[in-house]
Amino acid sequence: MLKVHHLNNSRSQRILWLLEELDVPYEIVQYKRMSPVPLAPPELKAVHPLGKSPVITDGKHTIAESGAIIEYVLETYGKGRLQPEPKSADHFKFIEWMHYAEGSAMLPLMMHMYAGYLGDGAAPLRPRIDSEVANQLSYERVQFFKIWFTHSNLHLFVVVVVVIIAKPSTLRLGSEREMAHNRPRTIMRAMSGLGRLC
Ligand SMILES: N[C@@H](CCC(=O)N[C@@H](CS)C(=O)NCC(=O)O)C(=O)O
Repeated sequence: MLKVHHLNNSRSQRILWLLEELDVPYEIVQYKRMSPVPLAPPELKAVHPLGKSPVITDGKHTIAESGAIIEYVLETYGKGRLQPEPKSADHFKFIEWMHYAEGSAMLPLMMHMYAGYLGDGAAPLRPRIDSEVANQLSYERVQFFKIWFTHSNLHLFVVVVVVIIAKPSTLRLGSEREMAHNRPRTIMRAMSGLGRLC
């Protein structure tokens, strides 16, 4: 059975949502962030050398990187669901968003997080980080509503975009499986975090 190597409070939640959405049977292997610095425990390195989550194992495959995992799951279990017709204009937009999440969006969000840890020490970087976070969030918000009104098959879009927009704290709503299973409620709650961030 497909195993999701899942770190608490992490991007791995997106993979659980996707598997729930597709009704694919899966097993969660839990890893707990360490304390006081909330990094992944060393056991994750035994699954994949980067030691990050998400990682999935499925038969002979071990796959890291959210985008690659999503593509693997859709190709292997999707039966055409949750993705636009191959080579259609929507398909290329879909690929663009898939890369956007871990590309343009993630860097300023991570810098924002690390600057938060540094406090006043990060003051010189703050204006640039804040303006870039605002730039990404306003782009996402406008695109989100545009796509919401013009596309019918936007579940995956919702999952990918909402997770990068939402504050992590809005996503800590219960056990991982419970959150994945109650995804519409979770997504709506996560979306309510959007207004607070923008
Ligand atoms: N680009 C990777 C990022 C993976 C990643 O950085 N995961 C974080 C959790 S959101 C992690 O494992 N952090 C723990 C650590 O760095 O020790 C992906 O899309 O999956």
